[in-house]
Amino acid sequence: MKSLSVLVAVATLAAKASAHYVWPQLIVGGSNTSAWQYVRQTNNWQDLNPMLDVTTTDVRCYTSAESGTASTISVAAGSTVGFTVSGNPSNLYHPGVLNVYMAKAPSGTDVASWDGSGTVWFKIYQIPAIADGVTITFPATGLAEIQFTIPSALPSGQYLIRTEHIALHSASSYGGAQFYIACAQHLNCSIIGGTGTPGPLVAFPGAYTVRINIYYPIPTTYIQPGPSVWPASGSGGVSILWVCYIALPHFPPDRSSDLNNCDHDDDESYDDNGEDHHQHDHIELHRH
Ligand SMILES: [Cu+2]
Repeated sequence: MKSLSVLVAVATLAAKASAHYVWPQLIVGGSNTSAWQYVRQTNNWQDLNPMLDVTTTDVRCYTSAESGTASTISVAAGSTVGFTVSGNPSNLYHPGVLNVYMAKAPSGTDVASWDGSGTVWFKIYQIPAIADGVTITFPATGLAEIQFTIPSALPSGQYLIRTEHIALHSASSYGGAQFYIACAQHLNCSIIGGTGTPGPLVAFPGAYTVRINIYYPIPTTYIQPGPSVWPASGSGGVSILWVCYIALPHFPPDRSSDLNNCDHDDDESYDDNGEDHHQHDHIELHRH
């Protein structure tokens, strides 16, 4: 286990601790289905708290404390589906990035009783951060729902659809990124039937191995966690090792108490751009 020391800008955005959320409703044909009808009821369906440990099987669907099942709906490949956000408030309140994955249940296995194990997940949609070297923005922030297209090349079969919003406001601490996850069950009954080969495939847990960290100086690029989207719109490989080059340069000074659990370096540096709303710190990034 090697320790990789890097200069890291630790920052956080003001965020209400109570501002958590879940994904209870699948959107099909532009209409909301009932809460937890096609979406497996997640452990946090009442307290709305995030999942924090990417090393457990809860990083799949976050259902270990619930029945983990739901009704299965038929949706044609090429159609648009989505998830609603419910919470206080009912939108993706925290700054973060979004991914949507699918996984095909093994032949002969009913998706309703399948746990999503194995190297079976591929990404079909994402809303990454945008870093321009000066600032970083999170276009997913504030969305009350997401909608995306099930790839028309998707082969017929039974699938899980997994969405996650990875909130980064507390991610300066090791393992501090908050995962808001939900899985819906989907039976693809496309008449045409796609002939594509989804991939790259990843496993949960496993796809995310490095916790979020915030680098300094602010990077000019941002690497979205997980594999590239399928079907590929360009070249790209699997970034199994998740190192997010995130920087959140602006935050109120009274949020410095959030910078806990970090492996601090003594020689802190401060940006000269306004001491009252910039703060940089050094922490260590541990690479396993
Ligand atoms: Cu929250």
